[in-house]
Amino acid sequence: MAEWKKETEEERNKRMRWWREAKFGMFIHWGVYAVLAGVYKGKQIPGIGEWIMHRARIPVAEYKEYAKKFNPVKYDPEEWVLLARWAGMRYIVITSKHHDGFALFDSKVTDWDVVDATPYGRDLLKPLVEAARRHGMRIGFYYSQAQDWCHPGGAAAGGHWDEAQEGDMDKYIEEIAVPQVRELFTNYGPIDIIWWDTPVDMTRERAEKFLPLLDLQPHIIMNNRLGGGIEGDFGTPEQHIPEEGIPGKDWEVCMTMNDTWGYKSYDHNWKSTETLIRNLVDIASKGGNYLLNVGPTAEGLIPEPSVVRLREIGRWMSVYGESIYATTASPIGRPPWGRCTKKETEDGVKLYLHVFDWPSDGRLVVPRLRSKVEAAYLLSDPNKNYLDVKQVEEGVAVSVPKEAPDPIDSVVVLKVEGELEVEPAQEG
Ligand code: JFZ
Repeated sequence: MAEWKKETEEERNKRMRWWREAKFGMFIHWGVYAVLAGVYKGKQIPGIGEWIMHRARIPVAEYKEYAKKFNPVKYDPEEWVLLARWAGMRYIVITSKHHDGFALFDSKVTDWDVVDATPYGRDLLKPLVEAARRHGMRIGFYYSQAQDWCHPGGAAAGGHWDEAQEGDMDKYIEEIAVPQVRELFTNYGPIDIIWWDTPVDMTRERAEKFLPLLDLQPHIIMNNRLGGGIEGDFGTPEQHIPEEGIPGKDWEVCMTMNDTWGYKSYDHNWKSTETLIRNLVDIASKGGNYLLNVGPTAEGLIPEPSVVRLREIGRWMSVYGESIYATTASPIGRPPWGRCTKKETEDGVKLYLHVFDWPSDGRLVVPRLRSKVEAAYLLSDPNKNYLDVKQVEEGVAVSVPKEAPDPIDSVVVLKVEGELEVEPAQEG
C-alpha cells in the first residue's frame, strides 16, 4: 500500500494497472535552457544541458533574458504525441517546471513562465494534454518542487550563486511550488503521473505540504522523489538498469538517448536503436518500465536523431509489442541468448523468448523450463506455424529457422500447458 494514500491493496493495484501494462513512455525535458543549447558566452559548458544555469553560475536576471529567445513556433504537440504513439510509448511525462524555475504553463503566481516571459506567449502544456487525450496517450507532469534557481527561497544543490536567489524556502513552497502544483492539478483535467525531482532540503514537513493536493487527482501515480521519506508509487533508477530489477516494487528507468536531458546542440553521442530496443526488453524482462527522454529545441523540434530512433523502435514494436505490454518479469532469469518476458492470460501462460543472439544451429535451448509446451511459434510469423519442441536435460529445446527474423531481437512465443514449472536458479 502506498503510505501517502489511504487505499487498499486492491485499490492500489487498480490505480497502478495502466502504468504496469504500459511499460514504455516518453520523457520530455524542455525549457529556456534549450535556447542556450549547452553554450554560454561562446563556451561549451560540460554536463547535462538543463543544468547550464547552475554549472555556469549564470545570474538570475541574465538567465531570464534568454526567455526572450524561447519561441517554439515549430511546436506541434499532435506530432509529438503521434511520434510517441508510433514508437509504442503509452505515456508522456513533460517538465512542467525544471530546476531553473521556468514554467511551461500559464502560472498566475509568477511571471517566470512561458506566457509572461517569452515571445511565444502561450501555454505549452494545454495543447499537449489535449493531443494526448485525443490519441489515448497517458500524460504526466514532471515538477521540480524543491530546486528552483530563479524564485527566491528555492533550493539549489550546493547552494546559491546569486543574491536574487536568497529567501525563505518555506515561503517559496507556500507561495510558488504548492500553488503551481495546484494549478497543474486543476487546469488540465485528469493528470496521470506526477514526477517529482531532486528533493534538496525537503524535510518531511515541507513534503507534506504537497500531499493534500494529490486529492485533486485521485487516480494520479507519483514517483519516489517528493522527499521527506515519502516513498511514492514507483522507484526511479536513473540512467542505468538494475542487474536484478527491483523485486516486489514498481519501478521505471529514466534514460537519455544521448548524454543530456535538455537539448544540447553538440551532443551527438546517440545510443543505437539496437541498444534502445534491447534496453526496453531488458527492463521489461525484470518487471520495470522504460521512460526514454527527448530534449526538444527552442524552436519546438524533437532532434532528428531522436525521431529516427523512435521510428525504428516503432517498427520493431509494431511486430513485437505483444511481448512487451502487460508482461511481467522473466521466470527463468536471464537466458544466455537474451531475455524473457511473461504474460498470464485467460488461456494460460505465455513466455516470450527475446533472442538477441540467434542460435546458428537452429536449436534454441530454454533453461530451467519444466512445463509442457503447448505451442511454440515466431511472434513475427503471421501464420503462427508451430515450431518443434523437445523436453531436454537443460529444459526445453525449440527448433528455429537458421536465420534470425530480426537482427536486434527476434521473439519466440511459448504457450505453456497448465501451470508454469521452473527449476530454481543455480546458486553462484
Ligand atoms: C534529475 C535532474 O537534476 C536532471 O536534470 C534530470 O531532470 C533528471 C531526470 O533528474 O537528476 C537526478 C536525479 C536523481 C538522481 C540523479 C540525477 N539519482 O537519484 O541518482
